[in-house]
Amino acid sequence: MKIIQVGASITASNDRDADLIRAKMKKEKTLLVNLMSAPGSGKTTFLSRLIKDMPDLKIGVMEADIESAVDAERIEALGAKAIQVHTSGMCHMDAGMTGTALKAIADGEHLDLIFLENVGNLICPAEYDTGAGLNIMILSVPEGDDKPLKYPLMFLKSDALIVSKIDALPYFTFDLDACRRRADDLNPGMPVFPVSAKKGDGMAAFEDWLRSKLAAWTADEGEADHA
Ligand SMILES: Nc1nc2c(ncn2[C@@H]2O[C@H](COP(=O)(O)OP(=O)(O)OP(=O)(O)O)[C@@H](O)[C@H]2O)c(=O)[nH]1
Ligand SMILES: [Mg+2]
Repeated sequence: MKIIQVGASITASNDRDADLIRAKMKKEKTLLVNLMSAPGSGKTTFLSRLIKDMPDLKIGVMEADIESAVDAERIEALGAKAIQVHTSGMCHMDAGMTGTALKAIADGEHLDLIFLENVGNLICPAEYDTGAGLNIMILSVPEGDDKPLKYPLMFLKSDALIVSKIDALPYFTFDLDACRRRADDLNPGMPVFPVSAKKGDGMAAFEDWLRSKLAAWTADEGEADHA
């Protein structure tokens, strides 16, 4: 298991570094997906299900945490390429840190998708552009449907919202329609995918959407503009 240590980026412009990463990934036809959520919302479980469901795609995962390698070990056990990134106590990944991690996961083999499982936290990860081509947020049912009201930035910055652990809906007061409405007020038109990574419900709809995004990302210039 490769474990790397990254520290806060010292370059002046995070946004410029992020744009450079996006351009490089686009050229290499690899879609970098930044996965953001609170701790324990089900990121690693969701990624594990995706890896099992999409064996035709080459998938790499960069697990960012303050400590431990348990998440990267879970992914590696599935046969996917995984590295563990330790953030030197930082509660988010920035573009410089992501660039270092991308160098560590690269070994010459082409990957279709690289997921960055960002540090579990609903605040800081939304403040830094990592250079990802897609930003996806997970909100789990036990966290409550009021989170778009309390943590608007992450909902604003995301290209899709996954509502996870829907198998737990009978046990919690979570109004899916209210959650959709609140997310849509912040980010009109953002797709919302209710899923249970544990049972598999809703995964196919998300996987179809992800494949369409991957096709658009890897299409030749011009074609992609219309995808
Ligand atoms: N009921 C239910 N539990 C789930 C589901 N997905 C994940 N869990 C549980 O939620 C807990 C946390 O799951 P993880 O996948 O480790 O969550 P995470 O977001 O990766 O956690 P951190 O990396 O620590 O932030 C575990 O006990 C999982 O079994 C789901 O779809 N349904
Ligand atoms: Mg995890």
